Amino acid sequence: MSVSDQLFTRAKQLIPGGVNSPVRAFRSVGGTPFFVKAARGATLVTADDRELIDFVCTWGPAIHGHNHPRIKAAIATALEHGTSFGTPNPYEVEMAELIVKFVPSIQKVRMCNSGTEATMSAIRLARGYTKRDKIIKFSGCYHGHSDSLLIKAGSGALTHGHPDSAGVPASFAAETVVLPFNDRGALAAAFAANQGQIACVILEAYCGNVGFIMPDPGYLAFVRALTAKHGTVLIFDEVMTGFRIAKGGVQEREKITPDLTCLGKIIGGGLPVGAFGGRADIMDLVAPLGPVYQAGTLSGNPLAMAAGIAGLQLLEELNPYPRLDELGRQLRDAVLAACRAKGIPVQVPQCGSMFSIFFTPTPVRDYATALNGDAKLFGRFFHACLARGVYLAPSAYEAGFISTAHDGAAIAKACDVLAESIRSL
Ligand code: KE4
Repeated sequence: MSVSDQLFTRAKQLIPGGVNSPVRAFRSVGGTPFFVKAARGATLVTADDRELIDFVCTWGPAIHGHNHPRIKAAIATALEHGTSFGTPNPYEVEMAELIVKFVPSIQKVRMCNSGTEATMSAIRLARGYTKRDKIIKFSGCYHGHSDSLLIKAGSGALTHGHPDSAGVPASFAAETVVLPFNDRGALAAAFAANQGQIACVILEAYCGNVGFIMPDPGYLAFVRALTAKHGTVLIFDEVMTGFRIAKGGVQEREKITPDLTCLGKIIGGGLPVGAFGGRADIMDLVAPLGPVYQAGTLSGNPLAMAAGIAGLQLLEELNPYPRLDELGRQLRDAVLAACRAKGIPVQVPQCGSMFSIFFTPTPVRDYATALNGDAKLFGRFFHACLARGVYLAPSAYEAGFISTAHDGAAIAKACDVLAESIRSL
């Protein structure tokens, strides 16, 4: 029995499903998860000393790869002075100044400890600001696991076939209107049917939790215009895309200005983090300034802030986005060519360092068309890649990520492995 299997056997005795986050359990791709004991650059080292080229990047945070020397050194320096103070600390100010500099739509920002906290707080703030109760989200979009948002959610919820979680009161779910992404008519109809009742629209402007789905041309501008017209707060959930799709996230690339933005992942450099921010007139309603309560023991934690600051500084120095897009295109083209030769229908949406692979002949533009993908075939493909040393997200409904640590050789090897794996199907 492998070390990973021994660990998994023990873990399942004490941790539900043996994992601390469902998507790690390999339930949708089959097999048992490997345990990782170390990670460096683009490489994971399993408990059985296998080295894998990692395209999950701990679900997005590791845009500089794992254990980057600059991030490691920043954490070590902060650690010299303690781990948590429960008081304001200088790192928080520097992080806030960097976030505001990178994302101009953010005039004020509050740090928290996860993307879930960020989105949960942002919709509470939108409700407090508008004094309205209903929210609009889109099927397949995942915004963490708070009750109001765990409805027709993506990521692990979709992977495990529970897009609507048990335990969410019907009264909560009734306040969440779920619409198809990329459907202008559905959005207009929802506003017409709920005149003056919609507090916010929250969306992943580029969806990364139902596979990777980009908006139709003009769709985001349509959402922006309609929310402005109705006095509804537009929230971009950029927990995954922030600082990854561009320095200023999707909103920079698409030139759309949301009212609030949720952030996470990259700004923690691999440590627990989340943030929400936006228009000052809205953010000034957040306690202790205003009546919308939000708090956190470890919010603005000095270690996480130091790691995130180092990561953002590296992005500013490197401007890695053109190269990351080039590497993403190489992966995409390798999969397209191999599938064409094998006669397997496939879609490989890709933008910069984000991509996903849907085994379906029709373009994927929303939750329904994502479900057309052959998830079983994806499971076989996933294991064929893993057997050859490449780790993709263990679900057909996740995005893949490339880091600045993926050098040309790693990408070339990955392209060969992806092609070989497709040929083996
Ligand atoms: P966390 O609470 O997991 O830090 O963030 C929730 C969240 C919010 N918004 C978006 C757009 C997200 O992608 C996420 C979390 N992403 C998933 C990966 N698809 C986290 C992985 C997991 O659940 O283990």
